[in-house]
Amino acid sequence: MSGIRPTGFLHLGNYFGALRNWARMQHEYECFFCVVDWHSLTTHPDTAELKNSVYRVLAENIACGLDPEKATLYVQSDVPQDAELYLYLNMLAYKGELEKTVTFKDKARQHPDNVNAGLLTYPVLQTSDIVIHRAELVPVGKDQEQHLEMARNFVQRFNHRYGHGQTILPEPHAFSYDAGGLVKILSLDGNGKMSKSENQMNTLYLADEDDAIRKKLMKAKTDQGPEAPNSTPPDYIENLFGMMDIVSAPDVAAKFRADYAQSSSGNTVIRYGDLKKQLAEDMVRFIAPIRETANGLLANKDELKRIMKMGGEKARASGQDTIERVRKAVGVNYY
Ligand code: AQP
Repeated sequence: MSGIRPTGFLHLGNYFGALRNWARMQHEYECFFCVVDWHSLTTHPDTAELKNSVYRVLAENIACGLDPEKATLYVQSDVPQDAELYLYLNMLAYKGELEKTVTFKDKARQHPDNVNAGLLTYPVLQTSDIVIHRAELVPVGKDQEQHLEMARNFVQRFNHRYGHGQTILPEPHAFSYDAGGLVKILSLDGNGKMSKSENQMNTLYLADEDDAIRKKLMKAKTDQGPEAPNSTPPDYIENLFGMMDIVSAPDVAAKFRADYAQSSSGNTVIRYGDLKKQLAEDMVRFIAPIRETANGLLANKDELKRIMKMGGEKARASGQDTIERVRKAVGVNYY
C-alpha cells in the first residue's frame, strides 16, 4: 500500500521513490495505491484545484504503468473506514512524539499560520491508510522513513493494548526494489528533495514539455570537477548520475561515471555540459510518453471516474473487513 498527495504535478522524485516500485509490485503482490486527498487538506485548505489534481495524479499513475485491473487504485476519501481507524489510532499517539516528526517541523515552518491538528497527526492517518488494508510493505521514498517507523510504533501499541495476545494489525515496513534502499531524488539545485510545490524550476515534472526538461537540466547544479581521482561525487552530482543510471543506456551512464572517476584538478576528464545534454535527451525520451499518455487519459474523465469507482469499491470492502476486526478488538461491537 502506498499513496500520493494530490497537491500538484507529479515529479521525478515521485516516480523514482514510489511509482517505479509500485508498477513492479503490482505483478508480485496484492496492491492498494491511493490518491490521499484528505492528507492534502493539511497544507492545501483551498480546494479549488483539488478535483483536477486528483484526476491528474490518477492519470499519471496509470501513465507510469499502474494497471487498474491489477492493483486497486482509489481515492482516500472513498474509504471512510480509514477515518474511523485514524480515530482509534489517535488515542495511541502522543503529542510529544508527533511534535518531533521532521516533516511536521518542516511543514510548520513553511506554513506558520496554519499549524493544524491534521498536520500534527499526519503520521497517524498515514498509518491508518496502510493498516486499513493490513498491508505490510509500503513502497515510498526516503523522506517517508520516519513515518514508517512511527507507524510500526502505533501498530505495536494497538496490538499490545487491544490484541489480547494476537496480532490484529501487521507491522508495516518501507519497501524498495532499489539495491541502495529507499531513494531520495534531490532538487536540481541540490537544495533538499525534489517536491511538488517547492522549487518548480528545479523540479522535473512528468508533465514537463521537452524544452522545459532540457532547460531545467542544463541549469542543474554542477561544480569544477573533483580534486583527486576516484573521489566520491557530492550529492548533487550523484543525483545526475543516479538519473542517468535509470534513463540512459548502461554504457553511457558508465562512461560518464568513469570520466568522473578519472578526473582530478588539472585533468578534468568529465564534461558536465556533455553529461547534461545527454541526460536531457534521454530524459525527454523517458518523460514524453508518460506525459502524452497522461494527457490522453485526462481527456477521458468518464474512464478515470470508472477506474476510481471500481477501486473505491474494492478498497472499501478491504477496509470494512479490517474495521470489523478492529472494532471487535477495541470492544466497540455491541450487537
Ligand atoms: N524527491 C523525492 N525522492 C524520492 N521519493 C520522493 N517522494 C516524494 N519526493 C521524493 C515519494 O513520493 C511519494 C509521494 O509523496 P508526496 O505525495 O508526499 O510527494 P511530495 O512531492 O513530497 O509532495 P508534497 O508533500 O505533497 O508537497 P510538498 O511539495 O509541499 O512537499 C512518497 O512515497 C514519497 O516518499
